[in-house]
Amino acid sequence: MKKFDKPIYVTRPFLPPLEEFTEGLKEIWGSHLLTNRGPILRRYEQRLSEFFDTPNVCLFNNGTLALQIALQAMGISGEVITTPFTFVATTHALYWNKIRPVFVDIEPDYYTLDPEAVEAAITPWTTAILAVHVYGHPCKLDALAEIARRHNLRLIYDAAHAFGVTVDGKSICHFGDMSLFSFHATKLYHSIEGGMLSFQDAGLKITLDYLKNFGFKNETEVVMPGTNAKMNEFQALMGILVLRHLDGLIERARKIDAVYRKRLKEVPGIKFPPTQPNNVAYNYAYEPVEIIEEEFGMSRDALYQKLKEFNVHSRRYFYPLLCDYACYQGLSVKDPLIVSRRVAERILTLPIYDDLKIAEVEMICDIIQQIHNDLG
Ligand code: T4K
Repeated sequence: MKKFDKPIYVTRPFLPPLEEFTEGLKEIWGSHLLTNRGPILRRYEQRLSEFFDTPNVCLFNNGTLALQIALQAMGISGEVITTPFTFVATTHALYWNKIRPVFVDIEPDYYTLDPEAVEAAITPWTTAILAVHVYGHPCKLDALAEIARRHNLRLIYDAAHAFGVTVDGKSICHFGDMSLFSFHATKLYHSIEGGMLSFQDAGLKITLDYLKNFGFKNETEVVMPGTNAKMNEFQALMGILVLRHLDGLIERARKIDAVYRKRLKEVPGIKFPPTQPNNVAYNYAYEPVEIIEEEFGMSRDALYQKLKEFNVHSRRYFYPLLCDYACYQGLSVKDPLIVSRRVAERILTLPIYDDLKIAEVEMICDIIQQIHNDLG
C-alpha cells in the first residue's frame, strides 16, 4: 500500500492569492496604522455585520479572549452548564471568570449538549448554558432556548466551528443571547487568528469595546479594568480576503465530505454523523467519524497511530473529555457522561481542507479500507 510522500494534516489554512494580500498591505504601509481600530478593521466589522445580518458584532484578536470577555460583559457568575466534548478554550473561558463549569452529556448524533441533561443539572446557582455547535453542527436550538426561557438562564453559544452555518435561512448567530466565532488559522474560515462575538442586546457593544481595549473611554478615562484583545489590521485584511472565497471553500469541503461518506460507508465500524436536515446549510468544517472497535477490528487509537505510518495525521478532536484534564479533575461531575465518554473514545477527525485533492481523499479512504482488510 502506498503512503503519502508529504504529511497530510487534519487541516491546512486556505490562503487567498498572494497578490490580493500584498495589494492590501500597500494600504497599511501607506497609513502606518497597524492596530487599534484602524480603517481595515472598521471595514471588516461592517462586512461581517452585513454577512451576519446584524449590527451587533464585535471583533477580537482570538476566540478565547472573545469568549472570556463575553462572559464578563454579560456578568455571568456561579455555575454554567456546559459540554465536556469541546476544545479546552470553552471551559477555560469560564475558569478565567471564576465560574464553575457543570459538565453534562451530549446527544449521540451530532455530539451537541443533550437538553434533558442540561435541565437535570440546573441548580439555584446556575446562571447560563454554554453550548457548543461542535464541528459546526447546530445544537438543539429550540429545546435549549425553551429551557433557558423557563429557568431564566442566559444562553451562550460557542460557535467557533460554525462560521457560515445557517438554520432556516438565518445565520446561526441569531440563536441564543451571544455567539462566539473563532477565526483561527485551523478553521474553515480564518483571519490568521481572530474571534468575533455576535449578540442580541445592542447595549453590550460598548462594554465589549471597552473590555477589549483596557477599558479606555478616552485618553484619560478608564471605565473598567479591561484587557488587550484587539484584532490588528493584518488579521482584518486576511479576514476580508478569505470572506470573498467562503462559498467556494464550503462547496469544496462539501465535495470532500461526499467522497469520504461514499467511500467509507462500506467499511464496517466507521460511523458518520447523520447528514444535516434540509433546513440547515452546513459548512463541512470538520470530518468526524466514530471508529467502532468491535466492527472495524482495531481501536480508534490504533487506527490513529497506524494512519501516521501512511503520513496521514488525523486528530482526536475532542479527546480526552475536558473533565479528564488534570486542571479540571478536581471538579465534581454528577452526570455519568455516558455518550460523551463513548464518543471521546471513538472519535477521529479526518483531514479536510481546501487544497486537499479529491484523489488524496480517495487515497486516505483506500488506506483505511486496506487497514481494515488486512485485519482479516
Ligand atoms: N471554542 C472551540 C470549540 C474551539 O474549537 C476553539 C479553537 C476555541 C473555542 C478558541 O478559539 P481560538 O482562541 O483558537 O480562536 C487548534 C486551534 O489552535 C484552535 O483554534 C481550535 N479551536 C482547535 C480545535 O484546534 P490544535 O492545538 O489542535 O492546532 P495545531 O496547531 O495542532 O493545528 C492542527 C493542524 O493544522 C496541524 O497539524 C497543521 C495544521 N496547521 C495549523 C496551523 C496553526 C497548518 O497547516 N497551519 C497553521 O498555521 O488547536
